[in-house]
Amino acid sequence: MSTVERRGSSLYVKSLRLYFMNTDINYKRYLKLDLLPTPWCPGCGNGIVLKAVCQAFDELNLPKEGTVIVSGIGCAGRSAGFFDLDSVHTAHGRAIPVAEGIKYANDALTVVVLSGDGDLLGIGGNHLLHAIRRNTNITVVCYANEIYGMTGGQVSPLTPHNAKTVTSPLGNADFPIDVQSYFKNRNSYFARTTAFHLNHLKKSIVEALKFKGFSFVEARTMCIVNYGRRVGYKNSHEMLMHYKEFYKVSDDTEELSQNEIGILRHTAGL
Ligand SMILES: Cc1ncc(C[n+]2csc(CCOP(=O)(O)OP(=O)(O)O)c2C)c(N)n1
Ligand code: SF4
Ligand SMILES: [Mg+2]
Repeated sequence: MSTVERRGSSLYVKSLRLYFMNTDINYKRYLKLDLLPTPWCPGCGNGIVLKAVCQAFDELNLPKEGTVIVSGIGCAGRSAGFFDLDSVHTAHGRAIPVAEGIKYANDALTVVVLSGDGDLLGIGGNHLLHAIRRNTNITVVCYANEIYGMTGGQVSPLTPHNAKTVTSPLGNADFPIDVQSYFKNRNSYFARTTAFHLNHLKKSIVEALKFKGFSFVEARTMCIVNYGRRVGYKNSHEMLMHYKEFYKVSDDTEELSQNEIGILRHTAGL
């Protein structure tokens, strides 16, 4: 029996599909409902980010034939396949240059990258710097779960200092990247948001899509299985509550403190 048949045979899966098919929610038109459920672990935050992306598309009424999704490799990188749009699942770290190529070939397209923090900031970090420098008019949504989730929980460029992971059993000796700093002195858009702050998450993506230039949304989200449980969270609800307690919404458009979420628009050189 194939994976799809196996997944499709449970009562849970059938009711999930029935729910989506019979519920009047506009954003579902962007998804391949017959591929649900996703392979993500129970409690994973990826579905929240994916839903917010669909809601943002719907709010802007993006035409399906003019919108392209590009993903790299990783749990977040599985996102592209669930969209009923033209999509590319690229090699690890290469989502941004592929997206840039698509945009330069056909400027009329809305090109959106959905991928993980390891993919975009680690192996693909060099591409990110140059996409910001070129100010290519694409939108990147980073599923910022602070870990290499798919491969078992290795340190990522966003893993906090001292966090214990499978590759830092004594605590992470390094400090995470402050991604917003890449965007200073550039005509660019950067937002930090979380899977708890649903309206803020959707608004950050909507504004990113409207921005004429390079836009990046750092969406803090939960990997309970390969990160959260190892640093002391009992479940992903506790991780969500941490986002609620820790992050405050800021109106500052120049710089965010460590515990702030918000939208930055730098206009250097304009
Ligand atoms: C060139 C290359 N190096 C390494 C890997 C193994 N690999 C696959 S996914 C992954 C980590 C992905 O982490 P992230 O981008 O944060 O996504 P997440 O799984 O956390 O959503 C790695 C290292 C690969 N597939 N290709
Ligand atoms: S390993 Fe982590 S990021 Fe991957 S699906 Fe499971 S909870 Fe989500
Ligand atoms: Mg990750």
